[in-house]
Amino acid sequence: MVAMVAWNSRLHKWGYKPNFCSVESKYGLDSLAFILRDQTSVIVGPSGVGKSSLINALRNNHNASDAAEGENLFDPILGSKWFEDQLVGQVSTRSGRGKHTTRNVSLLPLSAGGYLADTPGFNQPSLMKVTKQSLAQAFPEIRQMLSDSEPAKCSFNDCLHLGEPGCIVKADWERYPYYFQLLDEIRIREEFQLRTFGTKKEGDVRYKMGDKGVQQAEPRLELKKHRRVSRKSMNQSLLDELDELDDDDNLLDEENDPFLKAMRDENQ
Ligand SMILES: Nc1nc2c(ncn2[C@@H]2O[C@H](COP(=O)(O)OP(=O)(O)OP(=O)(O)O)[C@@H](O)[C@H]2O)c(=O)[nH]1
Ligand SMILES: [Mg+2]
Ligand SMILES: [Zn+2]
Repeated sequence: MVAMVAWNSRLHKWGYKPNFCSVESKYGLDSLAFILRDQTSVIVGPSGVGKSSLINALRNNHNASDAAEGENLFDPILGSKWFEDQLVGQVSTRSGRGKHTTRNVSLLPLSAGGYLADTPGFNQPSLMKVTKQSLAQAFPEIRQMLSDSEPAKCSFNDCLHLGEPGCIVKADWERYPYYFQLLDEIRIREEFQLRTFGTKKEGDVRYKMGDKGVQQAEPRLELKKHRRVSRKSMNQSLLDELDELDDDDNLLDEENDPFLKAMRDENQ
């Protein structure tokens, strides 16, 4: 209980509104069910934290909506395969991690409206689509500091909030070291990308429409003919992350990701 209070205030400082719950004691399930009603929600998190268990518990937790509307929020639709219980896995005693039990995204319709999606767990969040510039937006506490000081802005448009002159974001926030570390990982990856794909002949790149209609360059090249990059400059943590996944556990589409493939090839 003491720990929960401490976590509550800590997470609030990070800009989140936590909802504590336990599948075992059913604590917090009713309020969670209430939050989920009438909207589409995705449950994400590392493998083995209990995402599928939580969904099963929500569906079997009849008290909440029975009391409220005389109708169960997760009432089974007969014959719908989505209403089988989600498969729940064991946590590896050796690594303390889950075993990637859920392998597909399942979208579960809620009888009160909306949907709930179960997803396969991951080991570490992927930074592949995050840029140095967009990382700050992923931290609610940075967004908060920026909006608090409006209309004042950081002096530089492309400020990375690392103590640049005229920066509005101060360094005395708890997750600053974490932000700094992620930024560094992105920097290493972006430099690698530039070295490997950025300086090459025309025709080696084709353009495709990426997220939000932004044009993205995609390499179309034999990677071997490009100059080798020193092992030291590899983003080892990304490669470690890939190695951690067993072959049949590999949920990343590595073969189709030219960048991941390049890092692999270069590091062999
Ligand atoms: N003590 C306790 N154990 C839980 C709780 N929730 C889940 N577990 C256990 O944690 C293990 C993993 O649960 P899952 O629901 O399969 O985890 P997951 O997040 O869906 O894992 P992936 O599908 O691999 O991403 C199971 O052995 C559950 O019984 C909880 O609230 N308390
Ligand atoms: Mg699961
Ligand atoms: Zn700044």
